Amino acid sequence: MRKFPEDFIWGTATSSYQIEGAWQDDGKGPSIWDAFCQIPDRIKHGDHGRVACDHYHKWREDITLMKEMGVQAYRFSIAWPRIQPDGKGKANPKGIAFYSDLIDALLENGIEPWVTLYHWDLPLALQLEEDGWLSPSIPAYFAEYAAICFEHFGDRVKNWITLNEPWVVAILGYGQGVFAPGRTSNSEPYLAGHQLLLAHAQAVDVYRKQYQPRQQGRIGISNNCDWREPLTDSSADKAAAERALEFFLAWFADPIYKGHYPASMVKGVGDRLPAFSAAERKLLKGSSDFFGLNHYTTMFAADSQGKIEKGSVYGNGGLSEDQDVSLSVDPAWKQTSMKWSIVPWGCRKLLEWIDARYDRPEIVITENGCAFDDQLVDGEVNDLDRIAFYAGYLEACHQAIENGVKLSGYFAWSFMDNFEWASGYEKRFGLHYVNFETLERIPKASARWFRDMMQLP
Ligand code: PNW
Repeated sequence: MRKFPEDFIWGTATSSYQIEGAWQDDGKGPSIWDAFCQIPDRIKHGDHGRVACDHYHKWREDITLMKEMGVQAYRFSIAWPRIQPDGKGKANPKGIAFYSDLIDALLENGIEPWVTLYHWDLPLALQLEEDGWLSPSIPAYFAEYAAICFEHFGDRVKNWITLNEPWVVAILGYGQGVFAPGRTSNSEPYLAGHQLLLAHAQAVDVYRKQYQPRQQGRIGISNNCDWREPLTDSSADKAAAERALEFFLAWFADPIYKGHYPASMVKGVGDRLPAFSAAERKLLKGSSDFFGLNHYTTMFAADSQGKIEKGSVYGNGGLSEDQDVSLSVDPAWKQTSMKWSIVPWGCRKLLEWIDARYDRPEIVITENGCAFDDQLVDGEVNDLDRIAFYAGYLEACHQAIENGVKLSGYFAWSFMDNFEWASGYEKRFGLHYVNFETLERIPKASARWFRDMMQLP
């Protein structure tokens, strides 16, 4: 493994609904994921996050494990319904106390908290009473909730992430309906995406005006994107790959870095794509202090020549019919248990694409990792495939840095096995094994590898 810059940030990541459990403790309100998990057949094996890793009670042990692993930073999310049980009004003191104690303990152990304000667990009341992310009223509620977090935690938290993966919320939550709130539509994803962008912009505005000057932290957003490689050298396939990246990442990053949606989306989506007012554009443009990127895989892209069936809402990267892109993989690529192909060079190419398109922003990989069918054998998980995955992707990151990309940090997804959304507990992304019967955590071989790799001079 090559040498990374001295000040490179090494971390690991989780999210509230996936690990906390304690779904009704200490005044927490229900979230859309609590409700979605109760609908038959939405989640594999009928799994749910009511207990999950019970991190709400075992967080001290988890911090000890992080310290043993040697990470300098920990990215976690705050459950909005712990702070505001119905998504509005004054804060729940017990919710505040939980995160406040967690932040203190992290800092005492020399671990820098990176806090995501929204990782998909919307207060259920906002879904039922306000229509969730489709409602123009949601951005203001989000900004009020964000302000509570800045107020209570911003003296100690210096790295904020407003939203995790608005693409997933829009496409999987409102297009394909496989994630909460489970809606299927070919227009709602664009409306939800629009409100998500405005929510991000309003929260950043509150932070910049009221908190950043004295708290001196940074704020950004984490967008997810796979790499899209042209299937052939034809100009049509090259254009298709570019379009696929625009429908995936530029959908959210262009408004934030350029103040408008990409032209290909304006053309392909037509009047289903909402427009920003001049004031909204201004609020959005420049609203991220760093470029948070969650990256998992790569696919080939080819021009579909109008052959994608109208009304089909499947396909990883957006609404297929709107992009007019056919996706495929190379059967020679090895895959993880999510059936996501392992293609480290795709990570390097994506970093270079972001570097060029957004004028050399500071990039932080806020998630990268893989699920495998990890088995505990004689008290150990010898996850060599995961080690190979991390070695490959980190090598690609290193090459990108050598090629001039301003990549400043890397967070492994995930610290421990957890509730993998619609896949339930079957998919294991963790550096630590979790026995979901006993809730015991056991470091995998990859956790030890990660520690040694980070400590290389
Ligand atoms: C991300 N896709 O989700 C999330 O931020 C994590 O909570 C999650 O556990 C992790 O990646 C692994 O899945 C994604 O279909 C879910 O392209 C689905 C997709 C991408 C990211």
